[in-house]
Parts: sequence; C-alpha cells; structure tokens
Amino acid sequence: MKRKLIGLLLCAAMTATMLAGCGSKEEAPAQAPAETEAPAGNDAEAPETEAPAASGDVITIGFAQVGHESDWRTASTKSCQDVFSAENGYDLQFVDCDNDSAVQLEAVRGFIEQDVDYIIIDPIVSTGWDTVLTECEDAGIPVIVIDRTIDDSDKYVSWVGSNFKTEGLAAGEWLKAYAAEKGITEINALVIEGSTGASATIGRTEGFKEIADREGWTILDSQSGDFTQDGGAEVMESYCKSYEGKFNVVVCQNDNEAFGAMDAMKQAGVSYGVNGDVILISFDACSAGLEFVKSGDINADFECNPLAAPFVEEVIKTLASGGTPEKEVYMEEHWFVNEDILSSIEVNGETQNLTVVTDEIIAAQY
Ligand code: GYE
Repeated sequence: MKRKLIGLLLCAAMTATMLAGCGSKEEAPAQAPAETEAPAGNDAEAPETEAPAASGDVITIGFAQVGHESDWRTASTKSCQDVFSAENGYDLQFVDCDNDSAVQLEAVRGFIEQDVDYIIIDPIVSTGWDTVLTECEDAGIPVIVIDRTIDDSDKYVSWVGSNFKTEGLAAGEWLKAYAAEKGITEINALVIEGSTGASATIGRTEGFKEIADREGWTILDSQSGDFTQDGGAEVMESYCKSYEGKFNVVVCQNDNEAFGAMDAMKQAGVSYGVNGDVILISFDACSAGLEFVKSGDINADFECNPLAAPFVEEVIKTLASGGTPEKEVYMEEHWFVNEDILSSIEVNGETQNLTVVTDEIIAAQY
C-alpha cells in the first residue's frame, strides 16, 4: 500500500503543529532552515527533520529540478538531496531538466509512470502546467511546487518559495534611498533579466519597474541573461557598446549574471560598485555573491532562500498524517549591502532591515 494511502488512516489531530516554523501569505515568512544562520537575528526554529519513514517504509520522491544554471540552483539541489536522502528514509529520483520545459514535462510524466509517492516540481516556466498536473491528480500523486510558481493551474498541494515581486520592489526602494543618500538625482538603469517565462524573472522585473515608473527613472534596456554567468557577460558586453557612458545602474537578476556583468564591465573599462561609476544590484545573495558585496563590487544583493527542502518535508509529513498543508509557504529573505549608511528600507509598507555583509554571514550562507 502506498504511503499516501496509509497516511489517510493516520490520526488527523497530529497535524495541528506539523507546520510550525512555516509561514503562509498572511503570517510572518518562514524562518531560515536550521543549518543557515539567519543574519537579521531571527530566533524561530526551522522545521525539525525527523524522517517520516521511521516505520521502515521508503518514500519515493520524484524531483524535476530546473537545471544547474547558478549557485542558487546548486544550493537548492543540495538541500533536496540532503533532506530526501536514503539515510532519512527516502528514494529521491532526481532529474536535472537543463532549463528545457519539454524535458521537465517528460520528467513529471516519468514519475507518474514510476508511481512515486510525491512529486516535487521547480517549474522552469510558470505556464503550461494544467494538463500534466491533472495527470498527477488522476494518478493520486501529490505535487509540491518549490521556488518558482505555477500560474495557470492550482492542482498542487503546496508551494514553498519566495516573493519575487517583493524582491524587485526591495531593489527599487533600496536604490531610491541609496541614490538620495549619495545625491544621485538621475537613474539610467540597464536590467539583465533571468530566464524568460520564469516567475522569478517576471516578479523581479515587475517589482523593480514599478519603483522605476513611480520615481521617473529610465530603464534603458532589459534583456535576458538566462540566469547564467555567460549570459550576464554576453548581455553586458553588448550593453557596454550600445549604451556607452549612458548608464549608472545595472540590475542583474541573479548573482551569476552579476559575475558575468562584472567581467564585461571590466573588459569595457567601466567601473562599478561602491567606488565606481555604476551601481550594481544583484539577487540571490549566495555566499559567492556576498563575497562581492563585502568587497564593494556589488552594492546590494537581495536574498532568495534556496533551502526549501526542510519545509517540503513538513508538507509531506502533514500529508502522510492525513492533514492539509498550507497552500503557500514563504521563505525568509534578507537584504544585504556593503555600506553602513542606511539601516532599513520600507517595502510594501513594511520596514525591512539592511544587513551589512560580514565574514560570518558569508560563512553561514549557502
Ligand atoms: O534566482 C537563479 C536561479 O528560480 C529563484 O533561478 C530561482 C532563480 C535564482 O537560477 O539564480
């Protein structure tokens, strides 16, 4: 008998506290998982990771991962492999979809064929999902979505991730406050977007643009660098030619693109960072990105927490015991800067702290 069916017979009362530490849209965001020091001083505990397979039943999970395009992605994959290990009672069927939506749909169908107990999807793009999710539903396999969202179907039990629009808004609000502090009155920005159709790209683009429109800034151009270092370098190289001397802000939608953009600006003789002519903004805040914030090459980095797996395990435990998990679980995020000149910004009417990067923070980050 499959684990999910056994789960229906278990005591529902056990579930009341199963999601302790996770947040819903209305509640405070989820805290960083246990291994990660939350630099902004949060003290709530991450979910306890006691394997639900204690009875000896191995739980089979199919995970259709986006690919291997970035440091963030590597951390996300590792998080799932660590939590859903054989030692913890899981059989993790992992598919790296190499940023190809057709491969991802095929991977999910393969998991249905294998009759896995649960399917985890990090959707490469946010649309085109209803048919395959209906197939999962018909097969009785619960789907848990992580990181990027699915926007054209609600046939999944839970989503665990970050609010990408808030990240974009935060970048904009920080830039507004920073420019005021530095006496910069005109903003001419170049955006290097993430992969086209990804909800992370859509949210970050919309959020930053909302502030740019409100403040009357110019966004000179906005092109995809596909969330990779090579993509960031290629787009920045062409920007340096097309917009020579015309831009003072570059927004990269992830750290790896920022690494590529820095290489291209260096090549073109453009100075950036806290002592340069161009303000450089990034997203993800992986440890490699934070190294560049600490050195002053990246001015500000807006975190996106890739360690979703412990929260996914809580969802699975809740399902296994017959409960109903939260439909949306938001991860905790922090905003990182180099200079100690602004202590907080207001985003969506909420005050959020800015954290100056230290070696301890970098060491604790993924
Ligand atoms: O920002 C980027 C990755 O979906 C939030 O995908 C994720 C993004 C992340 O490749 O580095």
